[in-house]
Amino acid sequence: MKYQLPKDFFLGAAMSGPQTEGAYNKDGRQRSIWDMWSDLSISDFYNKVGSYVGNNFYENYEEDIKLMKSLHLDSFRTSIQWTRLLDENGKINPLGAAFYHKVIACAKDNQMEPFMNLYHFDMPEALYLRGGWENREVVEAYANYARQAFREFGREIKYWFTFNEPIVEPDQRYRNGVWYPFIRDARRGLNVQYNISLAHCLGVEEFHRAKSKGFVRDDAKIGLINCFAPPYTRENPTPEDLEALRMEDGINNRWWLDLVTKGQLPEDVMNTLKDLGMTPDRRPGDETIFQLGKVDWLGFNYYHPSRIQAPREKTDEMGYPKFSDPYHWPEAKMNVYRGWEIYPKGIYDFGMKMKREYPDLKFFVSENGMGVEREGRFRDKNGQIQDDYRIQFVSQHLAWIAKAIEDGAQCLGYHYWGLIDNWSWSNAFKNRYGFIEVDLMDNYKRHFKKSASWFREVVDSKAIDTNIE
Ligand code: BGP
Repeated sequence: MKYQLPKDFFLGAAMSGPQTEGAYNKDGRQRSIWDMWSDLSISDFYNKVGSYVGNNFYENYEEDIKLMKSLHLDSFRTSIQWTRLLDENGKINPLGAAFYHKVIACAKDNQMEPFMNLYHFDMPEALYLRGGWENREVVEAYANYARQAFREFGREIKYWFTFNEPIVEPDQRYRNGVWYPFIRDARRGLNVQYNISLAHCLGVEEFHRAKSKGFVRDDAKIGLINCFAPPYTRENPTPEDLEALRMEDGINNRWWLDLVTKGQLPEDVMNTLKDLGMTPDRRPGDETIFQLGKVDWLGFNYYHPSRIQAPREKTDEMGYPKFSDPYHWPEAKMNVYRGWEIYPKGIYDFGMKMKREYPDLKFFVSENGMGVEREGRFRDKNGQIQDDYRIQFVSQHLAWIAKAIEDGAQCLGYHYWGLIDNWSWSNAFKNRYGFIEVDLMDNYKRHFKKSASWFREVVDSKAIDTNIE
């Protein structure tokens, strides 16, 4: 069956500074929390490949932008690395700034719109050592960083984002203890989430201030990007399952959605947290800061749904309240390399949720992609990776987007995650996402996979031929 995306629907790619640039110690870049972790324990990273490498974008950005152009993409998102733009005193590092000016200019020369994000899990080491997101001074430091970025690049960038996936650091670093500093403490996680929310709001305030002073162009927009996976529970749920759903959706999704549309955190969630003695560390005046957090539009990263049920135990190992347990849906189709469920319809359900609950907020799919291990297995006799699984994955997600738009979702575009294979945090180069392969054995050389030319056709026709129902 054929699905048609609107003619003005934009199609591009997403990446991030810390996962692509490399050049970790060049031209005055500060160290990040990732460099710190890599130095402390390199074995925590797949094949002992730490944060230092990226995919050589620092050296290779011109070729990469041309490759994107050759696939007819109209836009791409990357992030400024705080550690590259500022020095330890919070002042502009001229060499760092020069790099991003060059990237932006190159994008424009190739008629591509650069979307710029300010933070992608990459806290400077010096600020982490001062407490990171647990310290309000770091929230202030972020506001200073945002101010400097808006002043430096405000005339050049049209689409700004304060954060990518602000839920991930509270979860991965502080609640689930998967990433350095490996903390498993729900209260600390909640405080980090709360402080990042304040930082987002101060970032938006800096954006408006810079605009009113003429540093930022008049047509610029500010947004937030998160992975708002719609949570599902089992069929015929109990009231306890539905309660788990309310809190899961409340903390992961509505927290940010309410913040960016209403300028406040969801009342029901805050009331429940209060009843459980889990109110985050508030200060007088915070409510006023939250009111600054409204944005112009939203980025929605979608990889997998979240499936949950009522928790068996009411508290976790530290005695903090537990809101849900995972639910293993018997029909789930998995991406076994990443351990994530593949459920393209989730993208549609999110679109319908937005239409119902946040009808005034436009969004785009800011990340979606499929990471696969040992892709060398799929080379044809000419050496090209035949990634039909990826073509199928993207087709089905795009088809559901087309259907969501038809049914009234205000989805404006799509950025594929990881157009060019990149470094994936502690998984390093284990799972490859790219339409373009990076050969680590041959100086980061780029090669098209089968999906690249397929995607170019989709960009040209805005049509997808697949079955989804
Ligand atoms: C998102 C992040 C990206 C990217 C992607 C794929 O959550 O915004 O930075 O890494 O997920 O996930 P992973 O690299 O862990 O496989």
